[in-house]
Amino acid sequence: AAPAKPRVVFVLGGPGAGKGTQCAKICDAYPQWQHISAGDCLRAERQDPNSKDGELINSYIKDGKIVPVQITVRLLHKAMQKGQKEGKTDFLIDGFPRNWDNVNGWEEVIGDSAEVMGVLFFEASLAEMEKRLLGRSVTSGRVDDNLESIRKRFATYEKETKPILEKYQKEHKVFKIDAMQSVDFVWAHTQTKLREVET
Ligand code: UP5
Ligand code: MG
Repeated sequence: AAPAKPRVVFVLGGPGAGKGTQCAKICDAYPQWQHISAGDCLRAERQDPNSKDGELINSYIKDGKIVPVQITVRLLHKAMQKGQKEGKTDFLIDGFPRNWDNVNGWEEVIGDSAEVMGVLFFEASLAEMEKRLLGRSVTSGRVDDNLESIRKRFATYEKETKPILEKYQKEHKVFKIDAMQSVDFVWAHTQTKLREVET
């Protein structure tokens, strides 16, 4: 029999909502899941001296703009293929798709070869997210963890990513989690919602 299609859950939410934190907890608790952060993939590619896209990626990230999808989806595809070789079946694609370009690029490159089960949506206020990101900026070393970049990331989120959330909402694919609470509290809800996505 043909191997089962990889199963995908998209993980969305504003900058600093806690996507990465909760994805890490899911993977610790449930080993069939692999966490693939689109932002982490782009940051790794930026570090690769052989990549021709490094400079472009860096300037987009600093400006809080969304990198052209050909670059991002290639990295996601590569990470999924690597995971499948290691026996992973379920993928948390964190921070993607963020705009229509991303949605279309995923459709073209991955399309029917994976089953998108739903979207986990971590919801928090801009004030809370700003507080978290400024807190993290002390140690993160991220070029976009400064007030100017944070404000640009928020603007991109409001303008480009919210319409994508609405699209999935219309398809009844969004599983919303109140991300304003403590990490442990959010984790309890994340587990419940993940079970709902899976059924
Ligand atoms: N924290 C977490 N949960 C907490 C809680 N419940 N209570 C209190 N504190 C909490 O958390 C952020 C901080 O908050 C941490 O210090 C954490 O301890 C604390 P984290 O889990 O890292 O939040 P996350 O939502 O993952 O925040 P992140 O900054 O990663 O979100 P972004 O969406 O901004 O970043 P991402 O890496 O996805 O993208 C960065 C950039 O890459 C984008 O702006 C864009 O330029 C580019 N990009 C693309 O172009 N295309 C893509 O497809 C993806 C990214
Ligand atoms: Mg993250």
